[in-house]
Amino acid sequence: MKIIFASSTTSDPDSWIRLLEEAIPGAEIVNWSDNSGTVGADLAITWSPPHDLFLREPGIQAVFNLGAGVDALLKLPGLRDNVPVIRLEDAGMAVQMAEYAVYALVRASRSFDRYQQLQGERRWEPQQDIRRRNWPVGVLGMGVMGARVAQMLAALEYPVAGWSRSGKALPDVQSFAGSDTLPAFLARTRVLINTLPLTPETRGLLNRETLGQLLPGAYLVNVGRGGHLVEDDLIPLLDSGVLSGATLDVFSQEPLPTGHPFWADPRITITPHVAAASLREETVAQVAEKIRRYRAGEALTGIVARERGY
Ligand code: NDP
Ligand code: OXD
Repeated sequence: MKIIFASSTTSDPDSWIRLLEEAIPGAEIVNWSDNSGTVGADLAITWSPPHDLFLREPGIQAVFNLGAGVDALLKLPGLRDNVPVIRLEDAGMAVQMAEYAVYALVRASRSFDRYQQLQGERRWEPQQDIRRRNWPVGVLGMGVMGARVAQMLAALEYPVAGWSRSGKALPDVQSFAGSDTLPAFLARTRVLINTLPLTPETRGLLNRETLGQLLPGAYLVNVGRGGHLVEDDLIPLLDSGVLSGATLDVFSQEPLPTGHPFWADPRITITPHVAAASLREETVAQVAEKIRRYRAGEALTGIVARERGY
């Protein structure tokens, strides 16, 4: 089987390929790029591959994605409906996601931004003590990422609820299932953390109308995808006081253009799509095992349901 490694953003593809070859017995992996022509690939290992990958390699039988989100991959032209797409599951990302959520939440709930500002002015001014009941957290998406986030925040004794398509039972986490329950979920939430995959159903879900249903003093954390947020709605929501702030890791255009108004807004905290990075060792081991199972015809996890988009 001819395996290719196709990524237009990985800075050191050769070292990935070396590690993957070591982990997949007998594999010879081609570094596939814009200049490769057509090599007759059977399997592709991808992360942000060149746009014409599936047009130039129509024989690809399965795609192994080096990330959790497959929104960009599924949009590529020529990807046939019957080609299985297998995504990364966790690979060291969930704990980082939970850590990021803790950071964003406690900065807001414990007034750490305010203390930083006060330090600059040499002012010793204790802010109001935290009452956790005033900081109910709602996690959108209760998959690998969202469940870990919810569990971590529940362990810190914040009131936590999770919203997903099918519902998820976790200790100390209230479960909301399906679109009918979204208004009730939003109405009990002050800090909204988005870990959804970007699909036709979830695109634009964070907007003036939905965010307007959150509790007073609401705060938004978006670690899903930029396309979930109607970005033009954010600054008006902050100006009107509906939102008190936002921490954003993902944007509809990445890198975020230098002239974008989010950069200069002190109510918005920006990170460059780093909330959770797949760890190389875990990723290589997981992809190698998935490929082994695929070739052996064994059961696999992480297969994307193409009709749902995640
Ligand atoms: P999973 O597939 O494990 O989880 C997705 C969750 O979203 C599931 O709980 C699913 O519900 C829920 N969901 C999907 N569609 C809907 C819908 N229409 N209505 C309600 N719930 C829905 O994905 P992961 O947790 O592994 O990853 C989630 C996303 O996080 C990725 O797609 C990616 O976009 C983003 N991500 C961002 C990173 C970053 O660094 N910023 C790093 C890694 C991931 P159900 O359980 O019922 O199926
Ligand atoms: C992912 C990501 O989807 O890093 O894995 O965003």
